[in-house]
Amino acid sequence: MTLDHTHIEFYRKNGYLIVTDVLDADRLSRCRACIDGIAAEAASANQGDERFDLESGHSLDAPRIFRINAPDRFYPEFRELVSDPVITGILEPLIGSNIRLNASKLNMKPPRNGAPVEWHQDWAFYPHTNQDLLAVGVLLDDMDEENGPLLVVPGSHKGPIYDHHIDGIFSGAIDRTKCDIDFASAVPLVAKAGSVTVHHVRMIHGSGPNLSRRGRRLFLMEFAAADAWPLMGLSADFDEYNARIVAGSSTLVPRMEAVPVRVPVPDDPDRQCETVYQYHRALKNRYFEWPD
Ligand SMILES: O=C(O)CCC(=O)C(=O)O
Repeated sequence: MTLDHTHIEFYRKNGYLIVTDVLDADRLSRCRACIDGIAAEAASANQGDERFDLESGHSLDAPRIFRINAPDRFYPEFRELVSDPVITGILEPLIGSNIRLNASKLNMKPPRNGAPVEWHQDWAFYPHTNQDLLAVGVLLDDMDEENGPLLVVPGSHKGPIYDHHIDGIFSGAIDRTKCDIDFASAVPLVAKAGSVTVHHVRMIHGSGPNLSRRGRRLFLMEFAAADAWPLMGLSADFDEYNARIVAGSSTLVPRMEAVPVRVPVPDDPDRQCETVYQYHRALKNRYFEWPD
């Protein structure tokens, strides 16, 4: 898998991309079978753990599994994918040939009650010394207008970094009443299962609730050029940090770029929220309609 000139130009201008037919049917069914196994285990759990997050209201009768955390750490189907040439072949023309995986997650959006993700920029969570970072989403279900597709504001990766604080506390979302963003210009990333979305780390994005009877499972991988150094410090010890190189090699020489930055502090010491969904549900001035 490699990108042509048109893809690359489109990404540079708009800050996002859809690439179709990246995962074949066999790969898709292996990933889905793996998720079914995790979901079955999570359904009988009383609380989330390092592998998955449960939403409030979760019960045996009505399981509400909203996120599988870092599936590449626990399951071979996803571990293989993060360094597979079908993925790194998309990354290399966009952020170079030395690449680190920063994190991965699988957002589940179950039918009817899949929660929204409020508008945000990933860069507000993890600024680096340069902005060669992006997120790749592998669609494990068809993503359409009704099941809570990822929404992006084209070109916003070239705009400001918006305040993600509420009352001075980092809250991980943009307050719609305190910004000039034209949310109506957002584009839904609609594509078939097996396709891949790419969005720039500064892109304004979010997603609405899943109003359909169909699930929407999206495996998100956050990648960085190996010479982009995290300004907030390493999230792992140095050996683990280096073990996350998925292509090329690591470096101790960060590349600096003059890029706008805001830092994601302070955190609320009394915050009860554990997941991004709980964070966002707790916001004043939410943009999306939230299920009960
Ligand atoms: O799953 C989605 O719709 C968006 C997820 C997202 O933006 C995030 O988890 O940072």
